[in-house]
Amino acid sequence: MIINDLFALTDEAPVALRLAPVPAYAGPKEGDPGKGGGDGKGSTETGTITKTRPKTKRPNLYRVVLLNDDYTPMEFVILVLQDVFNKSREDAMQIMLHVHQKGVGECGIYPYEVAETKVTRVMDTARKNQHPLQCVMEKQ
Ligand code: TYC
Repeated sequence: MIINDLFALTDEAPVALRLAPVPAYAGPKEGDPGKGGGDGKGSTETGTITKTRPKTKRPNLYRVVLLNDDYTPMEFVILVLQDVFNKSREDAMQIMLHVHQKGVGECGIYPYEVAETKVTRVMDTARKNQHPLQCVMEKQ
């Protein structure tokens, strides 16, 4: 149905809206078209129309964190933070030092799929370079 396809495309919720009351149907009048007909003029059909209302869903957010270890070089962690999390060199250094000193530190907060992609990129690049760096995501 066209209207439902429209909702699918726009991701908006249908809201039923009653039409204004229509006078009771008093049966066919002289000059009316025959049974099953209707020429679209002066129709007394009742029904509902639908109206759209923007549906704003907040995405579930996930915090991506790095974990400290004794072996991953500091420079490698800084480069990962710059490359994967788009941090400046200065911010990357601060985050790396925070993780180094406290054991864990936040790299950013993202919707599920973005967070998952970043975790995967960190873990893949750490594995390829044979570093034990760990990166995890946690629901906010
Ligand atoms: N602790 C590491 C070292 O002394 C550096 C490091 C920092 C490792 C942050 C992992 O997430 C990390 N070389």
